[in-house]
Amino acid sequence: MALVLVSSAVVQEKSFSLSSSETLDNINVGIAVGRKRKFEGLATLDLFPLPNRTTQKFLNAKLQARKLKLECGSCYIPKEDEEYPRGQDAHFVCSADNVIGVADGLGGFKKRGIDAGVYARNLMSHASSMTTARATTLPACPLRILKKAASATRAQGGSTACIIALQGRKIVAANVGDSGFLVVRNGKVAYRSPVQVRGFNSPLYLHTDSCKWAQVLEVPVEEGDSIVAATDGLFDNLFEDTILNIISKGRKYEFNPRTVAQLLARVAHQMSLQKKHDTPFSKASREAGRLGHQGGKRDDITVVVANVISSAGS
Ligand SMILES: [Mn+2]
Repeated sequence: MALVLVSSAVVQEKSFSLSSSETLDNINVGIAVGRKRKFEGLATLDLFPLPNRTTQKFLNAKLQARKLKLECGSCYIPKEDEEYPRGQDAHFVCSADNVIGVADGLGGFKKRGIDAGVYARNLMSHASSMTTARATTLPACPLRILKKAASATRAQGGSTACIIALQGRKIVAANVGDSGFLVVRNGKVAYRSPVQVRGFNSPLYLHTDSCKWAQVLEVPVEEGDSIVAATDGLFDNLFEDTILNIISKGRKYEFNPRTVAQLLARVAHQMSLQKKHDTPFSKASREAGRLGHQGGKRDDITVVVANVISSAGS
């Protein structure tokens, strides 16, 4: 029984990544005892008494109190367009509720004289209001928010949408179309949300109050992860390696999430204007048999960066 407690203390140390600056004396004592026992074997058991039940309870409660939260920042660069200077993308960040969302109004509606940017902005505005107006302390449910926001949106048009909420130690997303998100862990892509498309450059989208395409995704997250939620303006212009590079630089120089989002959006914008280098969009167009396109894709670019951090002590 005693050994079980020892190993649980060591496991907890790993899974919660306690730093050396951790000030919980009881935790340090527990881990030190665990290591001592591990190295010196059973003969030393009686020399190093384990934390008693009360101490163990306190220790567990302290560890569980290390809840996670999102530290967010965003950047939007609309495509240069005299007729629609605000572009068709929209997004929101509700830091206190750990919820973010991005949307991309469908350009195809322009032919009918409809600015789908209005739809996307209304959708995200309603989603933000629904998030903050919840009469509950429970974590937000992205699908419910998306459904309510879609049925409250009266504007004409359609939009892709991705709403992400932190729920304990996982994120839950409701996603429609080709906006999406990456979870970056230790410099690598731990998860990438799937895109929903009908064909090349033709995403599924949300319109009127139809949420039938909405896909719900659940991804475990850890302290130290970065979530990059964005519209296709980012993902069509930057390969994953470039995104990871910028995230790593942001970590190295301790940039805040807003600065990292700005960097990602600016580099994506530069790539969107150039005509020679390969981009995810030019690659996809080649694979779809359209050989004419080279370089980047001019588009509105929205990026939200959310770092998963510990809320302990705040
Ligand atoms: Mn777009």
